[in-house]
Amino acid sequence: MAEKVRILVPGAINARVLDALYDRYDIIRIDRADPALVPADVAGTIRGVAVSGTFGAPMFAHLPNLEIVASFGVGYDGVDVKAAAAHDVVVTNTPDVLDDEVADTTIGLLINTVRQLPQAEAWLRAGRWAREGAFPLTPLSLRGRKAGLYGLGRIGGAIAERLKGFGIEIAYHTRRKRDDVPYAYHPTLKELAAAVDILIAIVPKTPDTHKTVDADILEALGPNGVFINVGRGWTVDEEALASALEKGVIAAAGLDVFQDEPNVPEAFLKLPNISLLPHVASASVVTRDAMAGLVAENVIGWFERGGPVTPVPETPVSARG
Ligand code: NAP
Ligand code: 8YV
Repeated sequence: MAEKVRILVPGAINARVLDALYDRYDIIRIDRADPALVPADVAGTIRGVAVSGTFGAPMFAHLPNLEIVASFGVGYDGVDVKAAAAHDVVVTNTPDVLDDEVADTTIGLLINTVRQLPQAEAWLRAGRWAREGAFPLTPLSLRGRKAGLYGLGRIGGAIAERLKGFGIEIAYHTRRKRDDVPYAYHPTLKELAAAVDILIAIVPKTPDTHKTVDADILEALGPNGVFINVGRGWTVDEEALASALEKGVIAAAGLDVFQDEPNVPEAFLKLPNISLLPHVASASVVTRDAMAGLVAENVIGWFERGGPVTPVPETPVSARG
């Protein structure tokens, strides 16, 4: 019988990934993606990796026969794709299967932020409705607003579809104008921020998106403005955002993602006009199962079916498989 292909799984990963791979492959688990945890005699035997989180350049240098890194999540900023390309390793991610879940959560976060539903529920649970009367009217509403999407890819598009149902006018900023959508295009983020009063960031973490939502952009969004981030914390100048919320430069914010997760800036925790979620936009059993299934399908596709399902553009599939 042929020897099983050896797959390394650093750190925690959704159990469904392991369920799908255990029978077909020789799975080696380590605590994290650290070359010191893979002895040299084992390193040469590893041909695949399934990972949720970080997989850096030292790991690519340490595993000479690595062919594929199947990453859990559509954002693959934790994987050093430059190093992968340099070592002729294919990287895959999990696009499409989470679009609707993330878009649903974005709308929930937007409504929580504007209509203060978490605070209203806390009011009820604390017995304040019976004791003190109705929860105060919310100063903000979705009515009459215009939304700007910073990023109009798979998830941005799904968010826009939902916002249309709310009767909200939609505009967007991306590097390339799309000819297949009816929404107003703004060639700069600042122009978009100035044109709308809801700004939703759903762009990847790349060198170009670092702290692009800064004091200047928040100023342009204005005192009635609401900022929502479901992309990556990397995209926001968090100090500038906390200051803008405190000083009324913008009205409110809703965040699912942070620069240094799971650590959330103290300043955010103290602010009343911010709604905070612990990176849960895709976090339902059904959607995480679909993501896990796609991680496994990429590994199986590569080793058994002639190619991965969803390779990332930075590592086009070579003839190696
Ligand atoms: P996608 O389909 O690749 O869309 C990315 C969008 O961002 C595109 O419209 C792209 O347009 C735009 N973009 C990229 N770089 C840009 C830049 N420098 N300036 C302006 N626009 C830029 O990706 P997706 O599937 O929608 O996912 C987007 C991101 O959401 C992921 O990478 C991930 O970080 C995040 N995410 C978060 C969660 C969560 O749990 N909170 C869940 C899923 C995804 P152009 O290329 O034309 O610029
Ligand atoms: C996941 C995400 O929370 O897909 C992404 O890019 O941010 C989320 O869906 C994460 O990747 C894995 O925990």
